[in-house]
Amino acid sequence: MKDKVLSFLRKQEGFISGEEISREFSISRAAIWKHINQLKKEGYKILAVPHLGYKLESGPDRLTPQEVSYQLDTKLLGKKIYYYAQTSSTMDEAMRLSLEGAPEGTLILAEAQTKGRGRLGRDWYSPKAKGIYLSTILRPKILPNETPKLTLMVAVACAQAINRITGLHVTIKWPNDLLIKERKLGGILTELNAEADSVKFVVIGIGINVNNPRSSLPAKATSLKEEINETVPRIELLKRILIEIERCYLVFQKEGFGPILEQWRQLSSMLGTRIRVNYKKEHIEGVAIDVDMDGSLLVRKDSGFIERVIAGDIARAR
Ligand code: BT5
Repeated sequence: MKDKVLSFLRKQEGFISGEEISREFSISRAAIWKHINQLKKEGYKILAVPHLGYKLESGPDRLTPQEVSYQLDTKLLGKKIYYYAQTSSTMDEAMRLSLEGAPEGTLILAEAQTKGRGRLGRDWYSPKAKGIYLSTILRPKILPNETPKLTLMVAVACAQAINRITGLHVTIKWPNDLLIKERKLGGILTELNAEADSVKFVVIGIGINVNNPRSSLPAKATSLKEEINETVPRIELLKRILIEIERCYLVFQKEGFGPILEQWRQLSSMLGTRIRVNYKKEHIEGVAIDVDMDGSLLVRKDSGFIERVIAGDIARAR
């Protein structure tokens, strides 16, 4: 009932009297008052003026399913949402739910993660309500070695969503970093469950620093708030990210990886420059000349030999 009262308040332009609400739902005005109080406790700002009634002013800065699904213009992503005030990692939850058969597009959100992770066992710093930490489940009909394409696809979608909401130009550092002026704003983590010749499901994790003060961030990191000097509405940004991922995923399914790769090239921060690739204890140096149709990075070494890099971290070579 509380959710129904909230949806009803949302539809109103101005004030709505307690009497009208109680008529709409056939419940007492005391019951309405109880629901309004509960919503206020959850962080909704609701004006209550004698003789006029109630007016919803604003919602809480929390990524609750209720807030995220409100007028969310997607058909697949976020149709089912799991929300945690705190969890170890949204990847753990998503992996568990995928194995239990959760449908494609299921979204797992957390306000904070105690064991947020990056690649190769690295940590992802995930302080409460400052960033966006999500995992989503996809069940694409692709071969296991095609999953890197999805990482690049999601990076493109995130860069475009951030640009739409903040106007900032985000670049992508292969394979999974979102950067603003060479500082890390976010990262993408792709984990999969596959058999030799087919993918069962892919879980894609996204971490973005939204309203973090720079002083609290790791070295060489930034947040959107630091870049535009304004608090960024996380809900709006999250919804835009979901819309853009879905749009790119449809393109990917209908037209293949080509159009996504074209957009990725335009957003790439290091193509054409001299780089160093580190992977565990190995490293190579050369010019990053392109990304191939399978998502791997092509590096031309000084010998002229072109090396195909499937995994690793890249940095500008000096
Ligand atoms: C990534 O890994 O960049 C992928 C990060 C994915 C995080 C999301 S959050 C939701 C979902 N649930 C999870 O548990 N994970 C995903 P990688 O390329 O390995 O980068 C990790 C490195 O980035 C760390 O070793 C730090 O140096 C740096 N780092 C950690 N936290 C950061 C932050 N909040 N902002 C910028 N850099 C950070």
